[in-house]
Amino acid sequence: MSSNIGPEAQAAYQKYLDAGSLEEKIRRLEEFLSLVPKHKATERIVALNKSKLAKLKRELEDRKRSTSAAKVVSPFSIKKEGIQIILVSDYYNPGAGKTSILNYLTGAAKEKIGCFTSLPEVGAYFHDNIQFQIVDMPAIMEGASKGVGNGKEILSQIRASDLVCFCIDLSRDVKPQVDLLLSEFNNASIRINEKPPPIEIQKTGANKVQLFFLTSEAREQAHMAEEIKEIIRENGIRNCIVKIHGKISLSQIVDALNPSLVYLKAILLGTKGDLPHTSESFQFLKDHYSHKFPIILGTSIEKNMFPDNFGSIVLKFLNKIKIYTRNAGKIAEKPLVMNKNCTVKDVALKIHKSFYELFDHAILIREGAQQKKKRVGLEYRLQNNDIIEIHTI
Ligand SMILES: Nc1nc2c(ncn2[C@@H]2O[C@H](COP(=O)(O)OP(=O)(O)OP(=O)(O)O)[C@@H](O)[C@H]2O)c(=O)[nH]1
Ligand SMILES: [Mg+2]
Repeated sequence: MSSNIGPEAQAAYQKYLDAGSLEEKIRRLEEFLSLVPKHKATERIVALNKSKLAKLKRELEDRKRSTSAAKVVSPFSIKKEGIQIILVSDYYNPGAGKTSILNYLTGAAKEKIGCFTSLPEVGAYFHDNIQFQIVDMPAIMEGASKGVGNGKEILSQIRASDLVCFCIDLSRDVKPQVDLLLSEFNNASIRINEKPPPIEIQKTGANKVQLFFLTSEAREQAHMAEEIKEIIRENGIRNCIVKIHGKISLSQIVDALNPSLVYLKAILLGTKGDLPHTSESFQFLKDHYSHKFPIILGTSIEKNMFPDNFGSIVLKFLNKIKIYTRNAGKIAEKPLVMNKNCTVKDVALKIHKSFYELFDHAILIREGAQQKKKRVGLEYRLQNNDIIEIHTI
């Protein structure tokens, strides 16, 4: 092992090598990784051992799964109805104001404000006839990612949500609140407001790891080929094709190899903005977290201050657009929520497969366009608030 890592980390590594059980190996390797100084010279060692750690954790999960009793539905699991937005905060008394926000937006759980929320509360919020499901989750405690305070169940539901709102009490020190949430999410393999790395890994039958650097940016990393292969093999994969589409780091290779990693979008919601000195805290959030959170909103439920256009802010942030369908001259009240840059084909498929299979043409109505009404085909790209009438053969 390299001398760059220092005596403490060396000793921890030896303990890892001597460890007997899978659990102990994981604990020792985590300890080792926390002790290794993080810089260029140790990047490879860190990535290799993170990869090893991911493999050990997978083995442990597999073992637990195969021995666990029949599955029960967790009370923390919420069936999605509309766009699911989960409110989270750190654990503190009094709370950050999640239940107050849920009640403000949806009218639900009024009697629960000021009481610790131990099981999720749910309500429906409508904006422009689009349904958003607001979930008020129990607060996240330190160690949640390891199971403290039902953390595993809570984080597992969060993984499947469409958006997370970090509710940050502006009347308290804000930094520990944001950092605790970021750290627990990170430990639970949830990456916040990050793009997945530009890497695709496909397992193959051939007994070798093949790398393809597919863009000029990717080719600049070609010198890392052997290190990348080493990390992949360390993860237990001996046969695969790896396609690299852009600039990557070794730790992103580790991320790409982790099948349980999810990428989620999150908004920072400052709460209790009516209390003294909260404008300074809000400014602190803007100054220190804007790079991580493109959307930071200040609110006060006490003063009924909450963005009127919250639904539009969310849709835009999630890169969603509204498309209205028209049938026999009548425009549907409820729009379809589609991905930005969707085509007429996507809309046809969303309504019903038969609209695609029997598609003849569509009539598009776009307010403000030079030609307000026109005939379009399946590949035509749609914009927010477009109205579309599909004609079948
Ligand atoms: N001044 C002020 N107080 C608020 C505001 N929002 C909530 N509170 C108060 O803060 C306390 C906690 O609010 P809750 O909505 O229950 O907080 P929570 O995040 O759901 O708390 P837990 O469920 O315990 O995690 C209550 O006494 C609320 O009345 C606000 O905008 N301004
Ligand atoms: Mg609550």
